[in-house]
Amino acid sequence: MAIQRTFSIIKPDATRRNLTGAINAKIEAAGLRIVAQKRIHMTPAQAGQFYAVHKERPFYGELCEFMASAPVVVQVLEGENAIAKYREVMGATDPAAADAGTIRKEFALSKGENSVHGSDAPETAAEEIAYFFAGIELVG
Ligand code: DAT
Ligand code: MG
Repeated sequence: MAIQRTFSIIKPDATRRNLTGAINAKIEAAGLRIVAQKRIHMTPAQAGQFYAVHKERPFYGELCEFMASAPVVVQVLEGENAIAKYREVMGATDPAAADAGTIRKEFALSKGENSVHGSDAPETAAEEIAYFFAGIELVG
């Protein structure tokens, strides 16, 4: 497996509770390098565009409001097999189903307020990185 990049968001439930550092420690302990990072506050429309793939799902409106409810930290993570590795570090969508030691098991509040986002495939990682970062901001 080659070196990959993936896209991460530290979500509003986590930034509100000052968990950015604790989450970054888990990312770095897993061997992933944070090659770009910034704190932004999305509008509901920007969150809606980011999560457009979920627009038919019943929780879509709630999800967009939540993602725009406070600042988030958007990141690009780089490393061996980074996309799958970060999904492992994150844990399952529902914290009740997440493995011990994962970010979501330790920090997530619910299925919706689940502390982090991570890309699920190379194509979505590339799209998501391009949505939030200019090439000049990626300093691998
Ligand atoms: P993941 O974030 O693990 O990739 P997903 O892509 O299926 O999960 O869903 C995107 C986000 O939508 C998820 O992180 C939280 C929210 N979500 C998913 N299922 C939900 C549900 N049943 N109720 C409320 N929010 C949900
Ligand atoms: Mg997803």
